Amino acid sequence: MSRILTIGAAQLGPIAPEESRASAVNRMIELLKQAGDRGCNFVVFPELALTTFFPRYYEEDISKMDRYYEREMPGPETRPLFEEASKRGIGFYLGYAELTPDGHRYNTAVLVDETGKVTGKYRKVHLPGHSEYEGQRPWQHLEKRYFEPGDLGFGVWRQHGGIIGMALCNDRRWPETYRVMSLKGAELIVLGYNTPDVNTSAFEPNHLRMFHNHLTMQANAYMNSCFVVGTAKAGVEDGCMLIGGSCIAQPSGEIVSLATTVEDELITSTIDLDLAKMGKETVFNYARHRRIEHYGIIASQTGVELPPELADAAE
Ligand code: CDV
Repeated sequence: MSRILTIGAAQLGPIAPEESRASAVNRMIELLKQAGDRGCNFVVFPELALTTFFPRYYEEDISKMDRYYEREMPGPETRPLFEEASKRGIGFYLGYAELTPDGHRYNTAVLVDETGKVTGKYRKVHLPGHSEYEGQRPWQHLEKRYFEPGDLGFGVWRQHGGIIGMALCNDRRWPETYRVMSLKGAELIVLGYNTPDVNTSAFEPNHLRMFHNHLTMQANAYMNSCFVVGTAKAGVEDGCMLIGGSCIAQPSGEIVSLATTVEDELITSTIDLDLAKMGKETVFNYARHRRIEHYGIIASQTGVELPPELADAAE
């Protein structure tokens, strides 16, 4: 199977709170048509791509938010997207809110092959924000209220001639996300995001939001010798500005395609997955160079444990 793929990041502009699933799906179908015209094999949609970013709204009774969750994937309203993609032979990644039959809620993404079959599922591990209303914030970020931490780990799947891994938004800021997947051979890591242009818990100069967005994906593309595709939901959504900057980064860490708007926009790049080999066989040949005897606390400790104070150390 060819290892040369044309991939697309299908950025979405804002989705209003009252916008229907059908409307969001139609917008994605329009982007899929463009992707087909440009010869794409695989397209990456954003995190929570079917609705507004609802964790910005506080609701005492979580079940009152059920309208934002999908009980099946595909379901009646999302099936047209799967049908359009399979008609065009395009695989995709789609982020959505999942409500399981036994009542669990996850921030989820699925991987779909070129026949429209769901081949993989990922549930967001690193949930940012808070679980209770916090009045000092300009917008709430209640992911910890509306979702449980993902229980599936960081999987990878053989698809489209390569090894593909999935992540969601805040996961992209954590090196562990990429390293676990690259230890399973990931050559292409795909993720969607909803990132407000301000830090709602502390002051941070505005421009740093975009800088960190790209820094994390580019640095980890390089350090794990893989392609990274990050797709935004962007623009002013119910008064909250979400950054765009959807991009495709190659294993050198360079961005090879970058969105220029904060609207529905498809960016594409034709990539050769073999480019991921060079780093994996040289500087980042893990079998040869990793020193796991020194990495133990990464997997056994969460918070920081400081060294003894100087005065104590001198005793
Ligand atoms: N949806 C997200 O995970 N957003 C976070 C924000 C809260 C910082 C992000 O990492 O972009």
